[in-house]
Amino acid sequence: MSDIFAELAQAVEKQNIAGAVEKTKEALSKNVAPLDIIQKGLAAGMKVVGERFESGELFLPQIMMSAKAMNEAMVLLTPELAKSNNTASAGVAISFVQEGDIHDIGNRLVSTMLGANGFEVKFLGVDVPNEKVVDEVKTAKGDKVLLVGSALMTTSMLGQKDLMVMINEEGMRAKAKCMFGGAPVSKAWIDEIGADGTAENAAEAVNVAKKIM
Ligand code: HCB
Repeated sequence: MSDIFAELAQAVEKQNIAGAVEKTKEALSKNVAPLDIIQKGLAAGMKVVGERFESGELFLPQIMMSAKAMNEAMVLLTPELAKSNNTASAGVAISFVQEGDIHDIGNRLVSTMLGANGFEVKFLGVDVPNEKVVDEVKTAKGDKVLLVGSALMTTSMLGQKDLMVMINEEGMRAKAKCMFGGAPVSKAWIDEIGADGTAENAAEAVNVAKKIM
């Protein structure tokens, strides 16, 4: 089984779009769990890509192709993840990528998983200003709403701190349950800004979301 995960990771690492799709189909036909395909295969490959980019071994066009490989595979996997749909309502989630940031692969994955686990997810997209998030909390139905914010850059992550200030100033802290994530987000950062939780991956995000709601 570990072979298929290594092959999936390698397809992403080598910017092999057709290969990522083909290996995903192969894994699904062998009944490998869709979340394992992502976490043990595709996302593991993306982690290596990030490290190679950081060390100057890879350049932006190559990252873009790796991201395309992962996204094409996600087209096959998203409906599979959604199949486990749990109809018990877990609440409303507002999902977004912080202003200035267009990295949406992880946020989409977390959103899909939350949707499959009973959350009614409103996905606001990428590069979302805090004002828009605050407006969404104001108009969201119910007395509690889950914010699912992602930031993949140390710069955009700072917007999460501003968002917490705005939510407090608007007197909406009791309504807005704040779960933030992305590569630079740590537990220490969550404590510093006074948010409710973070998670390293989509499966953990579901558990954290249920806990804080
Ligand atoms: Co991009 N990029 N990038 N990038 N990129 C990063 C993020 C760097 C860390 C790479 C590096 O230098 N090592 C770096 C940021 C450095 C920093 O600020 N510290 C970086 C940079 C610098 C840039 C540009 C500025 C490059 C440039 O133009 N010179 C530019 C930024 C553009 C912008 O946003 N304004 C850029 C562009 C790109 C793309 C377009 C080529 C592509 C994004 C495609 C897309 O998302 N549609 C891209 C990619 C793919 C990456 C890396 C390689 C992978 C990110 C990824 O998709 N990971 C990334 C390296 C890295 O992250 N280490 C690199 C896979 C997913 C599944 O993981 O961490 O996003 P995830 O999500 C997880 C997890 O964090 C958690 O669960 C998810 C699922 O398991 N989670 C949450 C996420 N959100 C959560 C929310 C919650 O509430 C709870 C859990």
